[in-house]
Amino acid sequence: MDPLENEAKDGPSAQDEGLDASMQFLPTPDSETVEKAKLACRTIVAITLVVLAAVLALLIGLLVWHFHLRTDGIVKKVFSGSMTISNHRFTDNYEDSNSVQFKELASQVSKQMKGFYGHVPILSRYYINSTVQAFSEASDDSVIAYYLSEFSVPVAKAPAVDEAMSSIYQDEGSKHGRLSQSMGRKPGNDLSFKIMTSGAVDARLVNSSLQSHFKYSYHTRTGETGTIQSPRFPDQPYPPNIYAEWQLRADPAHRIRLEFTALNLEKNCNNDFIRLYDSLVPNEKQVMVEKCGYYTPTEQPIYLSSGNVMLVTFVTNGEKNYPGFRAFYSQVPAQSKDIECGGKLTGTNGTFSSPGFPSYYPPQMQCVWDIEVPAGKHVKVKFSKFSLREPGETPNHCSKDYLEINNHRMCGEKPPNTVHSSRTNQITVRFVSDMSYVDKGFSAEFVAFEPNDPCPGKFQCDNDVCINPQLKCDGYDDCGDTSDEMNCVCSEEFHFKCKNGYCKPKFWRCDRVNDCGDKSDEENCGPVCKSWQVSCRNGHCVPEHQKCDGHNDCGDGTDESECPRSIVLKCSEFTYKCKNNQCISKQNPECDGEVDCEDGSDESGCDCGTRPYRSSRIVGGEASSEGEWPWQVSLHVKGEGHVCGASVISDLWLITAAHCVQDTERLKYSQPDLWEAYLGLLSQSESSADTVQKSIKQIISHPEYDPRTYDNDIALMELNSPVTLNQNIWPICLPAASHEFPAGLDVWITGWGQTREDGYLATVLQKAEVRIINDTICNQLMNNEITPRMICAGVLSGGVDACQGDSGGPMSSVDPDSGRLFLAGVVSWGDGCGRKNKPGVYTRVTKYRSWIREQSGV
Ligand SMILES: *[C@@H]1O[C@H](CO)[C@@H](O)[C@H](O)[C@H]1NC(C)=O
Ligand SMILES: *[C@@H]1O[C@H](CO)[C@@H](O)[C@H](O)[C@H]1NC(C)=O
Ligand SMILES: *[C@@H]1O[C@H](CO)[C@@H](O)[C@H](O)[C@H]1NC(C)=O
Ligand SMILES: *[C@@H]1O[C@H](CO)[C@@H](O)[C@H](O)[C@H]1NC(C)=O
Ligand SMILES: [Ca+2]
Repeated sequence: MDPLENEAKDGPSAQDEGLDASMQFLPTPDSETVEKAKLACRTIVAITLVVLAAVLALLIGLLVWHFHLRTDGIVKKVFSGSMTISNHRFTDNYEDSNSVQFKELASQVSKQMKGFYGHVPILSRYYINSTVQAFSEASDDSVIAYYLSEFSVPVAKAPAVDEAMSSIYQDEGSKHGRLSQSMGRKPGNDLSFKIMTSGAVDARLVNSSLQSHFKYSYHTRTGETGTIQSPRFPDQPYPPNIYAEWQLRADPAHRIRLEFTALNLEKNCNNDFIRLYDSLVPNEKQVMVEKCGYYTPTEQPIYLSSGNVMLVTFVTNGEKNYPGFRAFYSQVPAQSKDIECGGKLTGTNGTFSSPGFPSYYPPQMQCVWDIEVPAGKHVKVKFSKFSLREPGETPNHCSKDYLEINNHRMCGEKPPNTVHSSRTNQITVRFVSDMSYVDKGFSAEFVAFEPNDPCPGKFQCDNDVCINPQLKCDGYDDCGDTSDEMNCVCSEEFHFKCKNGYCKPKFWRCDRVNDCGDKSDEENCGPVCKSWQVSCRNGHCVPEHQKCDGHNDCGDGTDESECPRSIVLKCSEFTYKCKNNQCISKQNPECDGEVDCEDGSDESGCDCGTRPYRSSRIVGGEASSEGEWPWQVSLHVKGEGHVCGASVISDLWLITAAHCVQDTERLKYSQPDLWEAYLGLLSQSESSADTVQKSIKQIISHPEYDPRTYDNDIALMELNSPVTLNQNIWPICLPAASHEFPAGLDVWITGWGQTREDGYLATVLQKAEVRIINDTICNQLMNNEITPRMICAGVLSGGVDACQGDSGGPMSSVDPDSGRLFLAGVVSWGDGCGRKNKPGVYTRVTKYRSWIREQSGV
């Protein structure tokens, strides 16, 4: 309280009252001077002094006045809070804001709040009013009131008001004691209340540019499911500049369960967003989550409240309106089987998970599991999923939501298969979630093991993870702590022996990525420039300071290729050629969002390579999600099913591999009417409403395709009619001839598998991250069979042994700056399945840019 009172006494008066004081000061000395001059003989000096003082005072007054005006912008500050009113019993009328009962109690609460803030000078000065937003029923059938308190504050005072607000609510226990006492002395006061929590309302929710306000209030009952959705959903985009809120209530001893079934907003959460609150007012201390962007049907989240209320808010700005959202709400018993947590677990194995899993866990949970396995055994706990992230929380702090095992706290996100073990037959696991922000939680299993054989039949990593013995010494870190790659004998055929003893796949040599950890895989890779030099693509070295100086020092433009400004150069294989035939130095300038060519041609035809509506992140795991690879096509041979992959490059044209469309003795694969193309397909076993099936009008195989060497393994397919592009069917960008996909770059391959060779077929579209291999190295490993029209890549992670690449399918490269995807390659031969020892070989699409344009016009 002390700093507040000081603030109230000195702070405001120095400025607010200072103005009045100095204005009044002026006439007084003036008249006094006149009188005193009459009475006695004072020196002119004295008068001058006084006049000077007066002028000075006037100046100061003016200055203060000026300063005051300039800083006197007024801001509206809104705080939200809730309180329990213990001496009132809840009745249904309190849920109807038009009822007499609601209005009476609301007006009492407003009075209480006025008195409450009246005790703090800085708050009472700027206080406007408090408005009750809702009442709900507490578990002991008393009433909970939710209110918004509004203040009108000069900008300069806003921080002091924030501070005063947070300090009066800080120590809830002692404050409510003091409060009710002081309230109790007031005559006519008959509310016995306890403030539960209060916090600022996010400024975006009370922005004055929000023109339309929508408010809904629903009470759900057991067995009922209600729907909430954004205005105009699904027929039209949501309206601009709106604030909408839905107050959801359940019966006492129940929780609200909110399940999104559609969620498609603008990507930028500062513009359009949904927020969920574990309250009936938008209290920042009880925000559960903020959502924006696009979520595929497989990613739709489910949330659970801690009590029997939840508030959904939705805000939009003036631009870019998307389809919106729809969600189902219902009530579930607070203590149902799904949400139950903690307890005693016995036996030799078992599973447990965060409350509500796989829904998001509710706020304010505390669970303790006591696990005990048969005497003589030890126990370990393995997490298959673990995501306890909270904004602003660092993984080694863990003060908000966390899991405690063996007195070790964990939060954040952990990779699957994380293991914790105990050297006894017992282990205790504790899970805590705080008031705000929830996440997906965890799923775990416990297993008893023989103390002397923790991983029967498997290899035990130092971090207690057990892995398949074949994964030991395969050049990949399968344990997660590299313990499976220690003390290995490298395979002559596949491995490079690092100086530090690790074995690494040979194809990672000379790609500028330090795989060994001691850089020994990057030694003896040909001439290197000094550390103070830039290495040019043509092998020259130039001093670093010549980079981006507007001068072509390398001779091939390398030193000017990654600069804010492009220079015009003599055309070469390293320069980008604009439509006006000028060649520019910038590397990969096409569709990067900046006009680099004088004629703007580098930014034309750029409706490609984005994933409409969705954030550019690629989701982890091996199965793809809907809309993740909208250019992926499945080519079926009528009567045989999926045979090859392809990529959409326009609404009429696909790219695939020439070897997919070569006649065999059995079938004439070059005939268009043999084929059917499936666009917008995710699972081979079920086409969705977004899947489009197309016939093929013509197939153009590259005329120089060589079936013996797989050189020029590329073909175009024309659809018999244009396809409607949408978020599930979208073209990938074609790279310019000069586009660089350097060794060491991580790219993605996708597909359902190579059915033509071994009959394996994945149902859901698979993906794998692969890395571009140095051409020279790849050629060495592949017996000199690599032509300049091929590009090699190797799989990045161990453990994967499925066939993720489809012949003819895309190798997609994410441009780091624009986030757009470019077609770097077409799956051709070698290990398109993305297995660990052999490189996969892909058709280098940059070599065919002009051929594609000539044949298809794309
Ligand atoms: C509180 O003040 C706002 C703005 O001055 C006004 O719109 C609102 O009606 C007032 N509410 C009550 C309950 O007086
Ligand atoms: C209110 O919204 C407008 C338009 O969206 C924005 O420019 C302004 O910064 C916002 N004001 C606040 C205080 O957030
Ligand atoms: C798990 O426990 C059940 C009995 O509760 C047993 O039948 C099963 O074999 C155990 N599984 C493992 C992997 O130990
Ligand atoms: C590829 O490796 C060779 C040596 O094997 C080296 O000369 C060349 O610079 C490497 N290329 C790249 C792009 O690193
Ligand atoms: Ca550009």
